[in-house]
Amino acid sequence: MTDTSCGSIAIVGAPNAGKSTLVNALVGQKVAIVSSKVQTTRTRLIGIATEGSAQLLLIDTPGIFAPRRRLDRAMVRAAWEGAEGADLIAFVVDAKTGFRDDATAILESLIHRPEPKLLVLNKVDITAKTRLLDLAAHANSLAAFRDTYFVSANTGDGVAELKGALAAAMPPGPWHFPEDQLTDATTRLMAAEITREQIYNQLHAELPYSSAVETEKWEERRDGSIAIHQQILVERDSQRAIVLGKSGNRLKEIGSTARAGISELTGKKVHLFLHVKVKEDWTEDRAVYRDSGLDWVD
Ligand SMILES: Nc1nc2c(ncn2[C@@H]2O[C@H](COP(=O)(O)OP(=O)(O)OP(=O)(O)O)[C@@H](O)[C@H]2O)c(=O)[nH]1
Ligand SMILES: [Mg+2]
Repeated sequence: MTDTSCGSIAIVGAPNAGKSTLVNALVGQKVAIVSSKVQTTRTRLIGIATEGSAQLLLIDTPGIFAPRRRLDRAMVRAAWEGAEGADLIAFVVDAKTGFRDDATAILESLIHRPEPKLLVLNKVDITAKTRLLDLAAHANSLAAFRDTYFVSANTGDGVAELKGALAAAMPPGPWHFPEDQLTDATTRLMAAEITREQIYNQLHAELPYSSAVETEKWEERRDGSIAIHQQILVERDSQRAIVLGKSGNRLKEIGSTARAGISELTGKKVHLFLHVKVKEDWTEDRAVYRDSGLDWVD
């Protein structure tokens, strides 16, 4: 194709702002996991969208917050690295919660960043109009946003307009990915993410934050099905018991929902084997960082 354009858009914001939901809405298919809990996304993932002759590389990033653990620091670093050198930064704000600590701190950091910026006020479906206008005025008085968009990543309201604007802002150049590719993530990583999404959806309190999912074995069988062995890492014995649930029922439920999701992702019949392993210090294990696409931070 001639006259194509292609560029990167870093989607940054506080935890739970709806960044991953927005990336999925822009791509038109689910590539990133979503949950009602904060800190769902742990590393950068590119969602690839096309609009006319433009290819949009949407960099979904972990929410930016005041980090404490090594894992948190690695996540926040991954988010800011995603923004570095992007053609555009889209700052996504949960309009319902507005500028609380995390969003305010990000807004302040954005003031000095050289990349062009857009303000995206998300969750308009649950926010009053007057509040939206107040938030837009507040943010624009502090940082130089090229434009402000009001969207609902959930209902799709305003998403087409935002997508058109993103496409128009992309620099001319060849596409970076084949036209049918939707993400840079490997199928293996996406499968592990689907299981992690169920941990976020089905387990509560500290458990999601104390766990990780690793792929142990991935075997394509002759009958066209795939046998996948994944390991759920937790930090303590008591957490292992919670993941298993009574008579192993919780783990079964996580497994059956994840299996359906992975089957949909791969278009194949999937046999999913989940093992729960206690590894007290997995958040201090370099291999886990590498497998989940995070850099080790000292
Ligand atoms: N009502 C409403 N809810 C939304 C909207 N967009 C996202 N959500 C919800 O907000 C929650 C967080 O969404 P995510 O997409 O996981 O948010 P995120 O910014 O990627 O979060 P982290 O990865 O944890 O930083 C989920 O429960 C979504 O369903 C929206 O437009 N309207
Ligand atoms: Mg996310």
